[in-house]
Amino acid sequence: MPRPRILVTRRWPDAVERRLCALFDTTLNADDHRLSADELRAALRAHDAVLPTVSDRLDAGVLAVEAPRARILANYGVGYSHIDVDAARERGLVVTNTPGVLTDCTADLALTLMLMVARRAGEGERELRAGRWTGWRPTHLVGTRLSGKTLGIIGMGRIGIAVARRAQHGFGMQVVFFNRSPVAAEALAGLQATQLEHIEDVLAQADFVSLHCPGGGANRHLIDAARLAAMKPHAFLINTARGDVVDEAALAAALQHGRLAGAGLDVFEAEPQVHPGLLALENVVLLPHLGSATRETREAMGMRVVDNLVAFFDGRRPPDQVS
Ligand code: 8YV
Repeated sequence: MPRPRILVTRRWPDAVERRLCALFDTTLNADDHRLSADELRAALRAHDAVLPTVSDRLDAGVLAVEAPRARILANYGVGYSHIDVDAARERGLVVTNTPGVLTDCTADLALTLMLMVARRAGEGERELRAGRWTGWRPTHLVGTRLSGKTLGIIGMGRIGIAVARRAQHGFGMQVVFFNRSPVAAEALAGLQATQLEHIEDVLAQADFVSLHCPGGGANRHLIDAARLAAMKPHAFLINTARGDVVDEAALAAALQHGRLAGAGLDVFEAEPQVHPGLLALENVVLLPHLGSATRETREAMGMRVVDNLVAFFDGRRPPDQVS
């Protein structure tokens, strides 16, 4: 039997690419360019599986391709709002993701952003590297401490819970959260975290708000101008989820007018573009979507995709099938 033909849309860690090549008839993206819509359509026509990432927009227009050969989109990443899952289902395409393996690294990055923005680390580094540091003084770059503050989490799934544990056990923070459905007590074992009924309740109480819900759909601009106005003026907004969860223009305006103390962002509405209003502000930490970017996690994500593909082509349900 011929081996399944698969296409990997970006460069993946070497060990994963080697395993894919050993198991499947694999097409790699040697120069790691971002595939155009036409290249994605061609991939869907010529391969049994396409392995996309967040940089591939698999919308209804692309998925409407004539006579697709592909039967599975094995996504590299836990978030999959770049894939129109309804359109994929209509075309008979299974969609899988890679949950669990990036929880710790993404939670670490949320804490990195909290610390960087509260302790003005980005500002300090820019000042020092520009040769503008004149030496120690008691009033220099004074920030805010995390200890004793309230962290508000929007979206208390695996990553939200991992952030809460770090914040509470590592930094002595109180935790309140919003989640669409009740969160089971076992998932919160060892944590003192209070589920509140409305997002606004969390925004009103939190000194730091960290977003951990999926992007797309009803979550687009979940944090809009009105919700930004509902935050405390001394509060910080952290986003390691998806850029479109926040109305970036409204965030830039709120920060420019001093209605918020700062923001730490790893994700953006139109990556790799960043709203110019945010780029101009000192009290914003901006990272280029690094949440899962550790050697260990990027490899584990790839191996998880391999496991999904092996199950699918063996005729079993992939362990991480989402649609
Ligand atoms: C991934 C992410 O690197 O997994 C996710 O949801 O945001 C990132 O950590 C990216 O999605 C790869 O597709």
